[in-house]
Amino acid sequence: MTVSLHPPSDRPIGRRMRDHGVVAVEQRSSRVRAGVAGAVSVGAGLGAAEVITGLLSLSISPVIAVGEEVIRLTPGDLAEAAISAVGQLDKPLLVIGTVVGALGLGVLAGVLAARWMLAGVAVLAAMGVVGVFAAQRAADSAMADSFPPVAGAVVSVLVLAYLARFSRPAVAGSTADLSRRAFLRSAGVVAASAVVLAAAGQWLSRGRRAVEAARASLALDVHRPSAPPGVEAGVNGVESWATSNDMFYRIDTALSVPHLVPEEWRLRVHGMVDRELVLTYDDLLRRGLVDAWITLCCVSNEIGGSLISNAKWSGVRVADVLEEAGVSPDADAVLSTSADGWNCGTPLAALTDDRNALLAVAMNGEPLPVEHGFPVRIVVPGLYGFVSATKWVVDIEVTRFADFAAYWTERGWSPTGPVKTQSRIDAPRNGADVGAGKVAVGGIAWAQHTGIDAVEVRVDDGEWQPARLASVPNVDTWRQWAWEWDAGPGDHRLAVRATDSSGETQTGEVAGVVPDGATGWHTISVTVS
Ligand SMILES: Nc1nc2c(c(=O)[nH]1)N[C@H]1C(S)=C(S)[C@@H](COP(=O)(O)O)O[C@H]1N2
Ligand SMILES: [Mo]
Repeated sequence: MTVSLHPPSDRPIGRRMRDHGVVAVEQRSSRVRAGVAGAVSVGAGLGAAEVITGLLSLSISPVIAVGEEVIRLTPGDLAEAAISAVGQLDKPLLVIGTVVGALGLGVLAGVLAARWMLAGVAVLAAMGVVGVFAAQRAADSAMADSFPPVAGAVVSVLVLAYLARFSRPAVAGSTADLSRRAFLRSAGVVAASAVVLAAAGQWLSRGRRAVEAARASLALDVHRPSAPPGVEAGVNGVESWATSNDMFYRIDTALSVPHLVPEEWRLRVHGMVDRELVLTYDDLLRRGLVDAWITLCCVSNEIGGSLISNAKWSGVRVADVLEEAGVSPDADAVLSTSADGWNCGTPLAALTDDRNALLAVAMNGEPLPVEHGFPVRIVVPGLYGFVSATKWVVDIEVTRFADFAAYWTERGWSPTGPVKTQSRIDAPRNGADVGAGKVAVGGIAWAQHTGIDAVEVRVDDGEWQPARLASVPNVDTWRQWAWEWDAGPGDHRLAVRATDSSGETQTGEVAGVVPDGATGWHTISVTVS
């Protein structure tokens, strides 16, 4: 450490005197130092959060998320008055206000930490929690949006712990000047780095910002579903029939989502076709949009898992586009490719028959969220996502399965993936304690593009009992079911199985998700008392 290199004899004599004035000044200066250390720590955390937001191309940084939350929590008339007072500057002022507020809390954290390190850490941790909360409340937020506030809080705690070394009351004034200089140097370096990180984050996020702006300015002729047509079976605790965009499961290989603005997006249709097509976004929209409720699920969904969701999609039928291109009778597959190079092979028949296989541009009446494939993705009823649901799609090649291996096929998964008939118990929860007597049991069952005809529930090793089915608008969505259980005391197991409209009953044979989807009956344990 540089401190020990300086001989104490460098100090002016006066500073070595321990009269009360000097002690008081040093106490004050160490408090100022503690406050600065706290503010700088928070600055470092904010800078780290910004750069991570940019690197991962997330939709929202913690500063913006907290700022938006402040707007949400501000009474409407007050917010309006404030906006009309500052006009166009409302957004920048809000960002500055949020940053200044955060730095202020940093001062508090630093001052507290000088006395009780844990109290300072608690303030920083609480700020991280607020950041996570705000990020999760933001529109179309993803799990990953929590990462920047968490990482930011960790960085700020580490920086505070580091700077705290300089802000402890100096020992007898002996090294006061020296440690002050070392402190200023360290704090200055950290503060400068924070500014550089924040600027880098802004620069890295510019693509994402452009895409969000383009998405916000689109005026598609689509409507939010007012009353979803799938009637709920009326059991508390069962996942709702229609999934909001926020709650829709997300699976992809993109660490940073592709940035495609509609004006620049092109879809090339080629391969075994009569005419190659290159479509613009407007070319696509000109064909008119079809609405379809389709339940999408992932082949990696474990029995009882949650990688399945249901939305109203709006898009253009793939069949119409393929018809225009003129498909060769020798082809049996379509290889679709995303802007980030991910690809998958889909049976040509599923894209040309009468089902609503869509080049989707909207989800639940909104332009596709960026994480779900903006501006255009494919959705095919009846097939797992890994063989059909290409997000950020830019290329469609009509070809033969014999002539390619798609992304997941190269990694040991099946080349084709029709959805397996499945069912899930949502209520009661696995491991729940319930009172003896009537217990509402319910869940969902799915066999997209085939349809669900029956669901049965079994208690322990008893008989299979028929459940009541809620109605659905088509065979492409999941279906809710309900069953009333007259529960007697003790530990029980509940199992569920579905029968699809082709007459096939779900097998109880247990298989893992690789290579083409799990099988088995979802079974839960319940204690009745
Ligand atoms: N470009 C791209 N599209 C993709 C994927 C991907 O990794 N990259 N994953 C697929 C898989 S495995 C699934 S299950 C669905 C999930 O779509 P969602 O994230 O909108 O729910 O997208 C499919 N489309
Ligand atoms: Mo998937």
